[in-house]
Amino acid sequence: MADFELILRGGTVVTAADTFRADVAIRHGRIVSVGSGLGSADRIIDASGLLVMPGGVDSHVHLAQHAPPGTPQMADGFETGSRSAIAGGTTTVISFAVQPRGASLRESVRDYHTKAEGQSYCDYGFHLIVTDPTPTVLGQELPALVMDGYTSFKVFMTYDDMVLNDRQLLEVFDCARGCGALVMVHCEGYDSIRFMTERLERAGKTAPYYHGASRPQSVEREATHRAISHAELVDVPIMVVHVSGREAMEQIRWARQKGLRIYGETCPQYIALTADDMKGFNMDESGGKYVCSPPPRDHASWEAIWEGIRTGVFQTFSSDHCPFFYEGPDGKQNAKGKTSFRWVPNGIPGVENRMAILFSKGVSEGRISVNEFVALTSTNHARMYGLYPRKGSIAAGFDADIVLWDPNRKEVIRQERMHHAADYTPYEGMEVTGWPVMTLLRGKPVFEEGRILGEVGDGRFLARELSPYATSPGS
Ligand code: DUC
Ligand code: ZN
Ligand code: ZN
Repeated sequence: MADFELILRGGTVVTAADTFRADVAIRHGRIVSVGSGLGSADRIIDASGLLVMPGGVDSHVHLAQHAPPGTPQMADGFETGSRSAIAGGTTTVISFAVQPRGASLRESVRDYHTKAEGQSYCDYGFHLIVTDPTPTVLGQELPALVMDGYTSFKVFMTYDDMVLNDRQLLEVFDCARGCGALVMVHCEGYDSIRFMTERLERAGKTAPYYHGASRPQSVEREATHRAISHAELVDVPIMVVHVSGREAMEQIRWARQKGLRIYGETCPQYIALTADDMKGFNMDESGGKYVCSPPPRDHASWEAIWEGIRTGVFQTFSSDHCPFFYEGPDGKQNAKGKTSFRWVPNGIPGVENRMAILFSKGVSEGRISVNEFVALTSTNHARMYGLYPRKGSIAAGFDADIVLWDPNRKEVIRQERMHHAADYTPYEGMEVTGWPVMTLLRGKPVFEEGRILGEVGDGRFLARELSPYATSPGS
């Protein structure tokens, strides 16, 4: 009988800390040994010339998210979204369970489990989106759900059906402080956006391009500062998600220099797309394909995001995969969406391209090290959201979630190669250097050379520990 089920032989292992030549031995879905001369295995995979990195953990992905009746439904459920994840080298996604206003959060979580169970190609967890922080939700449901492994919340400072006022934000932050949960905050100011939207519409400026104008960086900066101030008041760490440019980045940096535990996340669209992608000024010119919030900015903002990545302002690089169709009744181009940018569904697909975009623009173009790449796409997500030391590294004891990566391979991102359900990719035609060759989920090859080998249902739900980044000193 062989010593191991599988050995990955001859590759270069990369963790957030080190890069070294080693073989990786796997048994019962776990990494059991990393080194040389490890013994025999039922199967040997030749990894020579490839990087052996932890499978991506994408801590910001929207799948099968409930949309209010009469509004466009999301393109991906768990099956297609998780299939897209493994094709891009990601083995764990953390999606969102949304509490519709007036509903029980516990029941909402049950609904999302029904949507995900047996439907996922990769492992998954849930953040809780709190839209209605009633005394029952704050006093009973959230503390109990945290104990059950839903250890992070998301709150919104905009959107009619999600926005919390300042008092509600403070209450949710205080609840998180009490139960040790980490709060992700969508920082854009509701009133400013409404004011700008109405002004633009009155002037006849309704094309998708004006989506960006309706929520400029000052709107994001003001909300980021307000969220930070509320977190300071309550004395709780928060994660500012999907930061788009210098203004919000500098708020986070300023807060950290003051000693506050404010964390930051950014995404591919803020280093690869700009507001110009949302042109033309006509509804049919495909600008809607790039509508997401916060919106893509400009080239100077890309540089600001790189500055934030290099200097540690951002801990995580997530996709914010939030896919909508372009065509059809649920698409960006639906009849109402064509009347104003206000009604174009917000969000773009990206889970499949997140790692390739960061690798190409970051590692291949010399902006970050390959170890920083691993930290930004896997290790830091696992640490931040209570999955470490199960996910996020290559070492004995970790789940054998691994991506074999060709650092020299040149590819072009094309919709026809994507595994998501959306009918377009906003990264169409982008040339990248560095590409996933094989993805393993708990030791099982689930993707190889463009082919899905895994089965729907391979993915398991992950109950998560408390984030070590969330607990307040002295609590
Ligand atoms: N916020 C997200 O996190 N994702 C998509 C849309 C949004 O506003
Ligand atoms: Zn958001
Ligand atoms: Zn999102």
